[in-house]
Amino acid sequence: MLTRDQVNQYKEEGYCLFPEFLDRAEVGRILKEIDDISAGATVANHDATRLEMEPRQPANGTLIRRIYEPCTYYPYFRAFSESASLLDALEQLLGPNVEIHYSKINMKPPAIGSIVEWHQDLSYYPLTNQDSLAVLFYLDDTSLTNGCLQVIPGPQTRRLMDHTRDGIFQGRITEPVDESKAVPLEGKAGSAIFMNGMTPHASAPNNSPHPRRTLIVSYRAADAFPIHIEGMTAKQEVHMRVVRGCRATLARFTAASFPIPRYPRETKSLYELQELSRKGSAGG
Ligand SMILES: O=C(O)CCC(=O)C(=O)O
Repeated sequence: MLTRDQVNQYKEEGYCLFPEFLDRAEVGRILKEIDDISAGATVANHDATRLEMEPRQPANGTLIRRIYEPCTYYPYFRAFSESASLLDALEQLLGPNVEIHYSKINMKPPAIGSIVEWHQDLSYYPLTNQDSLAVLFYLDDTSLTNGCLQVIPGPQTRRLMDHTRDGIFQGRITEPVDESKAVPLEGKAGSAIFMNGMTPHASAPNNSPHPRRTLIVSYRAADAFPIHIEGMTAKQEVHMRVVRGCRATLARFTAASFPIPRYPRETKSLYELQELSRKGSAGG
């Protein structure tokens, strides 16, 4: 369970950190699963529907950037995403009816791990209300040196910042971000960050010799329905399932309007879209 202070911090600041939510044995088990999934993958030979490789690579080409949707494809992670201790904490933040929304593992390997630029998750996946969050589980001791998550605190009712250029979605915030307000979230392996979908966040490249692996599982209140985006929502919703309580029969709306992302083209991930945007190739 989260403490009252953690729940209040989540509501007021858009995130809370739970130090060592997972014990060493649980982290060890997750890392073993990741090793099994990663075994033998190279740039030349990998399943691109399951794995995304780092664009910069050492000669053996084995560095993975992301494992897609582990809580859909692998039984261990599926069970993990439904574990009682996690769902109890989610119920405190999202209410009695909770759905899993998507999952991923960001590998941020030593020396090469990619940057994640400032963004708000709901810009990618608009919902009818703001009761959605990502839980980020650090699987390594994580600090500024290996690219810990950084957030800009503020209430979840804040506005969505501009993520577009000339009307085209860039996958990153395009208006000035006051980085002096950024809070680095350092934590030991096993720590969990509960972060609302409206909280601006980013992480630097991993220039250190240490890995920074993070399992990210996103959930939403059952009455936060996706706003349909052609070509995207249907693909995304195959990963949705009820994990506590039941489906909702009423959609709850908290905003009179919400920006709908117009993607420049189909991209594999946030990383690829943000790269296109940096190169000026994301339209607009
Ligand atoms: O891995 C990180 O540091 C942040 C990840 C993130 O924001 C994302 O994958 O959407």
